[in-house]
Amino acid sequence: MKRLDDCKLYVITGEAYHPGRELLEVMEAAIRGGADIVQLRDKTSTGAALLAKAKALRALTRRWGALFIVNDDLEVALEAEADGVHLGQDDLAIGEARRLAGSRLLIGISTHNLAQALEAERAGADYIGVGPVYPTPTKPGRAPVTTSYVAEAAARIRIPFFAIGGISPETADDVLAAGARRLCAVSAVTGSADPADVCRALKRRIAEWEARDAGGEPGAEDVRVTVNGRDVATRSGTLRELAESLGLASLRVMAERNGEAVPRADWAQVAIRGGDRIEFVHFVGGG
Ligand code: TZP
Ligand code: MG
Repeated sequence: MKRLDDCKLYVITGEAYHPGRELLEVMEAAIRGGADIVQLRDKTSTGAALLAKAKALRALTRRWGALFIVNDDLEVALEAEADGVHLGQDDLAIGEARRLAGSRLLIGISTHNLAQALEAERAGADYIGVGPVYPTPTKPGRAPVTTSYVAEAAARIRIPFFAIGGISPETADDVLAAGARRLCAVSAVTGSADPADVCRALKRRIAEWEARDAGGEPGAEDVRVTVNGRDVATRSGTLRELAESLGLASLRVMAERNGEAVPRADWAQVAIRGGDRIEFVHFVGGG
């Protein structure tokens, strides 16, 4: 079974998106394409029918070594021997879920702003969802949090976070540029004629950004710096170039270099040297 830390692509069931095709067939295709985590999210089934789906997905994910998470229902998660339960802001509190499940279940929670994310981390969540990034028919009427919140989460949250809501191979780069390194999708995967292919495309986008983080093959001009706690190889000569290379230049971010705030107007004059510790902090509000 995978470790949560190694999981990059999270696919949630969306049976409304594949009429006439079996749930297990669609989710198996997603796993074949690279889904590391499968979540059963079913707002209509109850009782024995829900448990039966959970057990079937448990068997499938076990066969492939993928993680299996149940949305909302902690009892079903325990009974189906899932790896975790996923909660919403209005569901069971994380502390209560932990008391009931102990270490038997991973606990994830949906968050829609940085305050909720920090609270989830403090309360002991294993991971969070960050979204909906874009408007999505899967959660109609829900205001999108935009990539601004993704950038804030990337700067401030230490537990794994999955960007969710309108994620597809077409939107992935913008979300990854904002700092996400884990993605979650419903409709783009389950509504595709080829779920495996969509998963492969999403995994490829993530891998490319990870390679960029690691600096690929470090060249002579590369210097290693720490950006928000992460080791990064960069060819950027200035703080401004570094912000641009990370997709942060157009966002409302503040920068610190080696513990000292650097006004945005000075970024182009501040040279980057090996060993620098850079923090980019995204901020909201004001005005
Ligand atoms: N939570 C936040 S957005 C969302 C959930 C369950 C739905 C995401 O669905 P899609 O189809 O990938 O946009
Ligand atoms: Mg819920």
